[in-house]
Amino acid sequence: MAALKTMNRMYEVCFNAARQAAGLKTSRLIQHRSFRISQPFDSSLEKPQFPGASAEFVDNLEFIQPNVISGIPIYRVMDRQGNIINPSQDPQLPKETVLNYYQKMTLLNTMDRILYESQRQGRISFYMTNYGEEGTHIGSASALDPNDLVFGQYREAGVLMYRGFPLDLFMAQCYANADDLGKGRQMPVHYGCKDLNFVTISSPLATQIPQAVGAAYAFKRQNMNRAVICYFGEGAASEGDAHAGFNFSATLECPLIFFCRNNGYAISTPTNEQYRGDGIAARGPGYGMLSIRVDGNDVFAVYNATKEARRRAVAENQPFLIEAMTYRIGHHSTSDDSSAYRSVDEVNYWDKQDHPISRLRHYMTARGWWSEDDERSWRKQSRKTVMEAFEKAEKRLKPNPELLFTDVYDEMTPTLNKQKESMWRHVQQYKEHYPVDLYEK
Ligand SMILES: Cc1ncc(C[n+]2csc(CCOP(=O)(O)OP(=O)(O)O)c2C)c(N)n1
Repeated sequence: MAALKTMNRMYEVCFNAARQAAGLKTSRLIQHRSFRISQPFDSSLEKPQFPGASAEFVDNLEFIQPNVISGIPIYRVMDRQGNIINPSQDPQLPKETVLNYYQKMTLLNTMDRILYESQRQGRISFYMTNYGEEGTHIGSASALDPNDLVFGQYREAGVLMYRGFPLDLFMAQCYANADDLGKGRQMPVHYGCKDLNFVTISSPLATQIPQAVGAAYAFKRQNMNRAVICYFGEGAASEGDAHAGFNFSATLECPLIFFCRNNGYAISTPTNEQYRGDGIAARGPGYGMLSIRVDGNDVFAVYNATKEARRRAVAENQPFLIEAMTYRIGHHSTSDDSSAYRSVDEVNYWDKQDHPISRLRHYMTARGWWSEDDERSWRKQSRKTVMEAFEKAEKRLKPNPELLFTDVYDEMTPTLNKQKESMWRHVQQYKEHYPVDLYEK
């Protein structure tokens, strides 16, 4: 026993030293450790002593049943007609805030329509719409601090829009013109903006999840009151990286919000082919993570859940999981025709009867904050603004082709320099085959 006490003490000293060095705010890890270590190792007690779990023995053989029939409930604030269900949950946002939500959600929708059409006409190479998921973007983005870091998948343009990313830069990225912050190197919709704390999107699914955890861990060490939010789809949650990220975030106690957009499909794969548990929210407790499921078409429910998760994530240094239930109304991307795997009736239901934009509009109309006239003039004005940005982006030159070779490494290597010169010699020799006039010199 004496030896055990000494060991316990040693652990405590070591953990305290490590904690002080890291400047950590909470001591959940230490509490867990000392709880386990201080159990008396006494074989006369019929108590489990396994270090891997705190549990009692049972003497009946019983497998745990997954509860998928009556799943984790879906938190909502507004019904489909925009009525507040429980006044104690009403975030009571001021009129200007709600109008801003509505304008951002509809502006995103207008931008999507114009860029989608532009892809159909071959003016840009690819596009992904956000139809039906506008409430998840705006509700969550508005609950964050502007300093919080965002890691996205590719269907979160509304988050960037909420933070003030200009239409010109959305267009510049999709057109890969010389104004694009990413220098025209990635496919459309792979946005990023350092000034707005939005980490550049990349195509391989779920890779951002463990990266977000690393960033949140760094924030914890800096003790700067910052959180990280990491968005992903329910399909991406099947990737190995999702498991790595969830587990690391819990064990390393990171101030992070995992935000899963469960929109029912991963391209053509419906959720019943993606998983057999109770969605994604049910996985959270398995990782020791506080979790909630919300109605993603209810912008206030998304706001409330994200606000509280953000507050606690930073105050307590622990991750939260939000699963926002929604529906992908558009095709997966411009390379997809979703009528091949789902019915028009199904899509129409969500588009016409349970849409985040119409729900918020009902709420605003009931308060006398929005009229038919307001709608008409806003639609006209927003369309005009998007079209102006669109036309400007289309006329702009493409980046200098030399930019293909820079930023591969921090500095150009001799090999890359050689390749660059060889490219210029080739283009010079065959210039009639290249649209050189479209590129900056
Ligand atoms: C590692 C990896 N595997 C496969 C793909 C191809 N892919 C692109 S999007 C996608 C579906 C993702 O679905 P989900 O995460 O539910 O997001 P949603 O598109 O519904 O928003 C797949 C399989 C990829 N980009 N990366």
